[in-house]
Formats: sequence, structure tokens, C-alpha cells
Amino acid sequence: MRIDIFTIFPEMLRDFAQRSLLGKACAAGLLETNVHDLRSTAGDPHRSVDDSPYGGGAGMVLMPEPIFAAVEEIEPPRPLILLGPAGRRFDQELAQGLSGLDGFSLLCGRYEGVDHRVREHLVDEELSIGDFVLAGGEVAAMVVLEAVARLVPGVMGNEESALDESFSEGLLEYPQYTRPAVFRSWEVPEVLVSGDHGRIERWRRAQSLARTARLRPDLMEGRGGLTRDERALIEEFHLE
Ligand code: JCQ
Repeated sequence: MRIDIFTIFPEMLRDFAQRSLLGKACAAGLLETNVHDLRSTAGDPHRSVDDSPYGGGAGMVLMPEPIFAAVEEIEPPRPLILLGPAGRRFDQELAQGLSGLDGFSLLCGRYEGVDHRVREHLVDEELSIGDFVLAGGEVAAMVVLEAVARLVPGVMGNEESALDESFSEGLLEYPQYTRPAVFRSWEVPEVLVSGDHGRIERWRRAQSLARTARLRPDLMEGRGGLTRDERALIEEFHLE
């Protein structure tokens, strides 16, 4: 998979893409990330990428020329996605969709915004990572990059873990524990040290269901609520 990123802070994204899981995926040839500096296509000696808004007002707007020039020079993989608060909300389903493509590209907006002609005539889609305003789209691009890359076949060490995780099913994870079995007098639940794998599976399922119903009723609603069997499972472990 190839992912191209356009930004005025290329070092931020290059550094991020080289680390941890992403770095390993790139080194293994499963993923190619190309980070492009929007300043390199600025037309003036000062490498300007922003200017004040027509009609007045505070702040600066990213100019169209350097962005169009950078994108047209490379013809990066499509869709070209603009990260910004006006976009469709990025979620696990969108991450799944993007992970199935041969590639896509990310454009990081900055300042008070991007010249609207970029949105109308260059970009394919705008995505938002949530209802808050960032100084720029770089952190949002990192979020998309990481969420998608870990779903690309072969990227995660354990092939099961990316899909097995309950979020793809609309559920929260069950509680996890590791050694020691007793920490400051707090014990690991007995079922997890019982060796009864059928009961462990049912306990985990019951925990995921009960935690989702209690902590994320919106997610529970999204999957159509609890079935009779699921309610019974929760009761079996006294989780209500
Ligand atoms: C991304 N949620 C919030 C800020 C304008 C495209 O234009 C702009 C982009 C940004 C940076 O992105 C965000 C964001 N998801 O603020 C202003």
C-alpha cells in the first residue's frame, strides 16, 4: 500500500512513519509512505504557502498554487483526502475501507483553513477525526495513517489481533490482566487463572457486552442492543 502525505511540516510525519509498527511495515515493504513538503512547490523566494483571507479577517489561509503544484507534480494515489473539521467523521469502518485500497493520499490543512478551490477542484474527500479544532491536519493524518496501517495484512505481528479486537464488532474490549496475580492486594479475576477456556471466553464476551452497554450506549445502540442470550450471559457473571 502506498500513502502520500502533503504537509508544511514534513519532518513530523516522516518521523512518525519511521517509528514502531509503521516503521516496521515500511521496512518490510508492506507499506510505502511518501511525505511531500508543500513549501518545496512555493513559487516565491520566501517559500510562502499562506496568505491573508480575501474579505478580511484574522489569520492566514493556505494558498492554492503550492498545493496544486505539489499534487500535480506527483499524481499521488487517489483518493486525495483533506483532513479538517468539516469532513466526514473518520471511524473504524472508514479505516477498514482505506486499508483495502492500493493507496491513498492525505493533505494536511493549516491555519484558518485552505483556499476553497483546493476542496472543490483537487481534493476527493474531507475527513475529520473529531469535533475539535487542531492547529493543523498533521496530527489527524497520523491518526488516519496508524489506524489504517495496522489493518493492512501482514503489518501487525499477530494476524488475528487487528480483526479480533472487539471494536470492529462494535464492542469495547474485555479487561486484560498480566502478572503479578496479586498487585497491592488487588487480585486478577479468578476465572482468568482457572484454566477453563470455555468459561474464560464466556466471561470475556460478557465483560465486553456489559462494558459497552454501560460505558458506550451509543455503540450498543449501533449494533441493535443486547439479545436475550447476551443478557443471560451478563447475568451468568453477575455483571449488571
Ligand atoms: C481534523 N478534526 C479536526 C484546521 C482548517 C482543512 O482545513 C483545516 C484543517 C485543520 C486541521 O484539522 C483539524 C481537524 N479533524 O482541525 C483548520
